[in-house]
Amino acid sequence: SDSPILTEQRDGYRVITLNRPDKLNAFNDAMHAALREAVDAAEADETCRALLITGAGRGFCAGQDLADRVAKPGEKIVLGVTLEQYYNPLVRKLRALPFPVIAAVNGVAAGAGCNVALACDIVLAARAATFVQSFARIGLVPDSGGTWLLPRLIGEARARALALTAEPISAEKAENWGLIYKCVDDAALLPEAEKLCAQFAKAPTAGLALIKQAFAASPTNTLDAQLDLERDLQRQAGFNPDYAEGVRAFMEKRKPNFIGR
Ligand code: T3D
Repeated sequence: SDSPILTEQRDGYRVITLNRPDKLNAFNDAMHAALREAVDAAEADETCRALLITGAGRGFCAGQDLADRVAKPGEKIVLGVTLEQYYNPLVRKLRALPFPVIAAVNGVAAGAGCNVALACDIVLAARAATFVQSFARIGLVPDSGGTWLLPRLIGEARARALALTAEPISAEKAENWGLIYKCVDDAALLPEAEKLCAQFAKAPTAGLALIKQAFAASPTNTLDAQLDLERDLQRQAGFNPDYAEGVRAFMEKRKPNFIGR
């Protein structure tokens, strides 16, 4: 298909594929708009309990399509508009979705393509994948949350060096550094990611959404405030029917049958 975003509906989850393989799935406006629509549709579908994002072809995503950024002589390109309109809402949405979002990074993830992947809850990468904060090469600043996420994931020393040098790092190093959850063999990437999604499709989803809320608040909270938040979220979790079912199933030594969202 020549649609820039492909969506597949599975049993309890959706797979979104970035689909401009000739351009390593770089974002143009059409892809931005289609991705937003696909993510919103997943959110609106109450049977959707996990989202898998991957890329078609040999790349995951090369960030902003630079063909749309070539200045004519004398022209001033005003950046920030696409961030405000697309990347920032996307990152906020991925963090706030009430179910887990898994990135299956199949190949190079560059620029905003890297940081959108890192904004997902769980990042799996093929051994062949690489991660590169390519912004500095063209005089830009890591965006889509990069300057916030990187130091938190891998520490200031590594974050600053990656941002300033634009050095690509392998999936294996990314795993060793704690940038991503796991590096797997190329052929195992999608099977592993789908297995995870299938597991989430049977999970107590409303509880997982509360876990995401707790992590979202943690970086700016004191321990004291976070303890209070955990108490409040736990109270809320306890009202979910899936909690009662989880306890019953445990006591009865059977598999739980969760409602989800
Ligand atoms: O609004 C705003 O603009 C601000 C927001 C910014 C967000 C950003 O993401 S800024 C950063 C933009 N991205 C980049 O700077 C990365 C550019 N790409 C690369 O550095 C390299 O392509 C890669 C390291 C990602 C991969 O290298 P390689 O050697 O594996 O592949 P390649 O040959 O460079 O790319 C293959 C094709 O994809 C090629 O097209 P062609 O020659 O076959 O017709 C290449 O031009 C195209 N491509 C790759 N990345 C982009 C792209 N075309 C347009 N935009 C791209 N970002």
